[in-house]
Amino acid sequence: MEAIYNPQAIEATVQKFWTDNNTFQAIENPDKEKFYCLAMFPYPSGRLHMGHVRNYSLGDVISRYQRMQGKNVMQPMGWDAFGLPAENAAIKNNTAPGNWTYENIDYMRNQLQSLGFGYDWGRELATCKQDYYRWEQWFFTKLYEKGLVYKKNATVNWDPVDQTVLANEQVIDGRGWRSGAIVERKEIPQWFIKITAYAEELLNDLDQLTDWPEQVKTMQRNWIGRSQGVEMTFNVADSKESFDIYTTRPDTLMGVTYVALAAQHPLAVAAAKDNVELSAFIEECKSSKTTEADMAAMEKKGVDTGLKAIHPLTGELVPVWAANFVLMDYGSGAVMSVPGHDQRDYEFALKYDLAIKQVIAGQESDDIAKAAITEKSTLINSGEFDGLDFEQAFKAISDKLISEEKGKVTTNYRLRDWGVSRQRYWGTPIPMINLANGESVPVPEDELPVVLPEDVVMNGTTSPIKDDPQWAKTTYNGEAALRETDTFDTFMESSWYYARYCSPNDDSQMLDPAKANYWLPVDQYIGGIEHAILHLLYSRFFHKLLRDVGLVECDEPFKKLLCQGMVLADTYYREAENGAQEWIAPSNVTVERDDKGQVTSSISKLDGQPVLSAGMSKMSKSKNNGIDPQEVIEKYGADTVRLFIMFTSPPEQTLEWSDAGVEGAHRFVKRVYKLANDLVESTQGVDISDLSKLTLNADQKKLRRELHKTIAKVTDDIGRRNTFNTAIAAIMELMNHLGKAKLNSDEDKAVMQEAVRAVVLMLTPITPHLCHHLWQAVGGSDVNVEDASWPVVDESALVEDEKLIIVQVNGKVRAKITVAADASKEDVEALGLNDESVLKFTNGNTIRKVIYIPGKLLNIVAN
Ligand code: ANZ
Repeated sequence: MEAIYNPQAIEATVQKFWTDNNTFQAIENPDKEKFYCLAMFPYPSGRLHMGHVRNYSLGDVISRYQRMQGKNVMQPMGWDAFGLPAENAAIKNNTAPGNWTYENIDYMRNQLQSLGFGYDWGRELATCKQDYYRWEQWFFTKLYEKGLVYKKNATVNWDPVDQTVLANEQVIDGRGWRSGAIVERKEIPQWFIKITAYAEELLNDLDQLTDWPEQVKTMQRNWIGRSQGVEMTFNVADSKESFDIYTTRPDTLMGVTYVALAAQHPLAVAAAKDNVELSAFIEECKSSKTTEADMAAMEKKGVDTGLKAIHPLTGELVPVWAANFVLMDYGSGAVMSVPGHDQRDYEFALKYDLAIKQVIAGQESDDIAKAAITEKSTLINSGEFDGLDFEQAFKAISDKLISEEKGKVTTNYRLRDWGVSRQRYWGTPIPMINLANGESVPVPEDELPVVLPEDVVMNGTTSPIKDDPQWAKTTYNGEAALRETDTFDTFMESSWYYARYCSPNDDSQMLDPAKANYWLPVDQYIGGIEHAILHLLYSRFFHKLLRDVGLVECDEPFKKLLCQGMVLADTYYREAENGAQEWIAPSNVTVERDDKGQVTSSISKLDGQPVLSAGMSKMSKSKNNGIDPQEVIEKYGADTVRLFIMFTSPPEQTLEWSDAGVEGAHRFVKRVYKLANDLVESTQGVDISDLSKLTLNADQKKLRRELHKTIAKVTDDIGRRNTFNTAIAAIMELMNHLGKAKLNSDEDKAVMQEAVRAVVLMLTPITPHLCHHLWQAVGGSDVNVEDASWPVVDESALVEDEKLIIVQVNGKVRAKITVAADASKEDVEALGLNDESVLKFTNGNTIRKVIYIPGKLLNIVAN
């Protein structure tokens, strides 16, 4: 062994060993318990950032740990390779999105390899390759056949100058990012997948996910948003027209003083024909934002349609308004307005001078003159329903509406169908054909895949496949037809990649059911909380679709979910003349700190002038505070980076980057190396292989006890609690004991060897290169450390055979005596009373009383 730790040399050699030996190839083996560990695959943006490093380190530690527990582990890696950034980068760098993407993949694959992650690279996939997306196209046509796909008009951002659809991120302050033109909203036909058909199951099955963070499940529940309510019909006075409304508060029905329609509601549109004000309002609503959050924030506005509606129970006439806060695609696009009990309706009523009627009692502190009374309580001013509580009123009023055939009880979901059409180029072509007669049909199976050309020139505005008049041309049943030129939302590809990893190279089917059913569900999924809703919901949905076409058996894709926290770093800035903050990279700042780690001075390395510190924030381009993993790996080696990341905080919490912390991690790695090296030198030619033949002294026994206590703790921390930081802290503490232990006798060496081997095994998931390198040197078994078994706790080593007893005389500690762990009360008393230091205080006095608290304390009362 080299005396000096050289991470670069060790890591390169060990990585080559893993590659040459296919160490992480995963093969189905029905006799072995499987463990499928997956960290969310990256978008090939160009370089890994620290968030990736954290995500993938967590996955690798868990994978390697499970393997040492004897599981058949699969850990794959691939690329979420379609998406808008590639188009922008291609325009900027004068290349094609495909070229840019593939170059990035090559670079980032190298980075991942340099971090020593144990991936089965034979399973690597890139979603932009046709051998991947062809199956997505195939699957979409199956869903079409099952009636789960449909086309309808939906609004997009339209740039009138560039004559193109813009993605939301291309709209900056309401203007097109390239043309600067004011963006319009335009309705165009788009494809939807009926996720709402699975809303109920997606909601209910959350209960199965016992190993998911509660927070994520709550977010999904809210997103799906199931509500129980009543749908009822209002007739329009002096007309044959009627419309439905949806309410979750039928108990407030007697408090309705007006109704509100969405601006696009057919009745509003019809009424606008001879109402200039109304038609202007409808136009205005077309260009305003429609997300729920935007709606909640914007000013509530409306126009009287002039229509009157007939209250379904009282027959009273109430005015019908068009209002900008009513969503066309929720419920039925119309609401019964109860200003007395809904704050939005209340404000609207005040603004337009509409009646407010109280029908719910509320509490004493409530004042209808000040605000709506929104809590549920007893009904008043409601005729026959007076005195009922919410549940009773819900039942009585809905029963009455049902019996008069004016309404029904319904369940509503906030979840909308998934619009999957994008007007971008760099994505999976939607496998549909638009016929001359206006119908659309799926591309026949034998014509799949619809290949996206990669050798393209980007003009900066439209998609190359939309620009090329030839690309879309096709025939269907002998007739000329045009292919769909839209591509899929890239969430489509990330919704099933976890399943494709089970048979990534199968070119005859989307999934090999036998393999998929062996590996799935994913046992451990790891990723950022930003994916809590969409990605995880779409994947859960796709999994159920895959199940329902017979490709997988289980109901859910991810058994256990871990959401890692963000990586933060110090931020430094200067104020520019215009008051804007100019962010300065931490690597360009020389920082001095006090004992407590507080920054006392920060000076720019570029001009020697001071800069301001703005504390820690998420590593990001906008704050210019990203730390490039590559630089740190090159300086300290991958093992140090991995150790620092795993040690610094528990996985769900934020991780504060600190150069001092990295230095500390590096020193620790070096200490492990040195300890192993010392051991190797001192044990040359000595046979200490059988510990049981040796008789250990108290110190050696104590060290073994520390060792086995540590093994127990580390096993629990990594395996059950996922608190890698406390596991590492325990190993560090053990290392302190080992650093002080003697290495003289054979017994010393034997105990040390056992301990060092265990340390190497326990650190293998975290610092795998170092441990691979040390394992054979410290006399590890003949398998490589990746396949060695996790150390087992020797229960007998935990048993203390001696105990330290505190001896007090008249309440003051006078001695500490060591007794056999099973010593009797009499023996301990005799030892205590005859101890020299105790005798000094009892001599000449009468022993009045002796109290013994077994294993702990002997209290002597003497005077
Ligand atoms: C009368 C009422 C009185 C309401 C009251 C609430 C409180 P959730 O729970 O989210 O399903 N609503 C119905 N359709 C709407 C639409 N298209 N756009 C905007 N709002 C709509 O919400 C259901 C409630 O949202 C319904 O109950 C309705 O207002 C409103 F004291 O009806 B409620």
